[in-house]
Amino acid sequence: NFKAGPDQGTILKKLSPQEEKCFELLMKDILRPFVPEFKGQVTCEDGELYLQLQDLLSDFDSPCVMDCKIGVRTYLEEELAKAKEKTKLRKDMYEKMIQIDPKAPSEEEHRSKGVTKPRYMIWRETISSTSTLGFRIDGVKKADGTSSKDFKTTKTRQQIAEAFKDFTSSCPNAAVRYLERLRSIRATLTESHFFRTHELIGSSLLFVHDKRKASIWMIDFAKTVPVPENVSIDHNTTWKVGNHEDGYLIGLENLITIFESLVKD
Ligand code: 4IP
Ligand code: ADP
Ligand code: MN
Repeated sequence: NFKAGPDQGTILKKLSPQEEKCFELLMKDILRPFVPEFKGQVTCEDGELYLQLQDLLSDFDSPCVMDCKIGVRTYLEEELAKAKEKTKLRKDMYEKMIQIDPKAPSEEEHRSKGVTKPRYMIWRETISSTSTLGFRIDGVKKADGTSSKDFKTTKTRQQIAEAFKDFTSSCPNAAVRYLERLRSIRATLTESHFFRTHELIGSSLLFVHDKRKASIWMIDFAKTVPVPENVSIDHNTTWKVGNHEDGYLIGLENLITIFESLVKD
């Protein structure tokens, strides 16, 4: 999905037209300082189209990186509607499910060795902190280059706090800087036209630090879509089918209170 960019300090991400639209709008929004700079479309030798983005890691020395997926819901309402019409079964998702919990699938799902996508996504939300805290840790890369995606069942506030403590252990100031950055993201979101008019699904906050500095950016807008004309959302109330709420601010608020608790002790 990713490649090194043609210019120093850039990366290429496989084009999604929806994500490109978002980046175009974000470059004109007050959120611009909180997203990677978008430098346009490029076509590679392989003929594939890519988005050229600022490489957020390029100003860091052996960075530690954490991807937190924000929101109480990780699939589009449209995907839910589709699954109700044609119940396409996903064998790969069934396999991922039984690897974590062989007892999770129902008898029928065991018989067909498949689950629908929303079924899998909702299950993932409930075994992690997504459904309760409005975000989850998706992956962490340490300074030594080792990475872990082993957070699928990291669920409680305490478990998350432990993981954050471990992540920031190599840099004593990181937690304080992260907390400041989270607060300025929150303040900017409440004023942002883009945020008011879009549903952010499967989008992440990317935490990056090295020995000297720490920052956070909003990334991954492949499933960020405009809310329908007649609907308005506050990113803070419970999602019900049809209301388009994403719970983005629920997740952000919980991230802030968890970092506050780490900074205190
Ligand atoms: C993955 O599940 C992630 O949720 C992916 O989201 C999602 O892609 C995958 O759906 C799903 O299988 P695991 O994290 O449990 O492996 P992301 O790419 O944001 O990490 P989408 O396209 O829905 O975002 P499929 O349908 O791509 O397999
Ligand atoms: P996907 O749609 O495949 O989930 P993301 O946009 O979420 O793609 O990116 C996946 C990972 O790639 C992120 O967790 C992050 O580590 C890295 N990444 C994404 N965008 C950037 C960027 N602009 N600079 C540096 N790393 C990035
Ligand atoms: Mn992602």
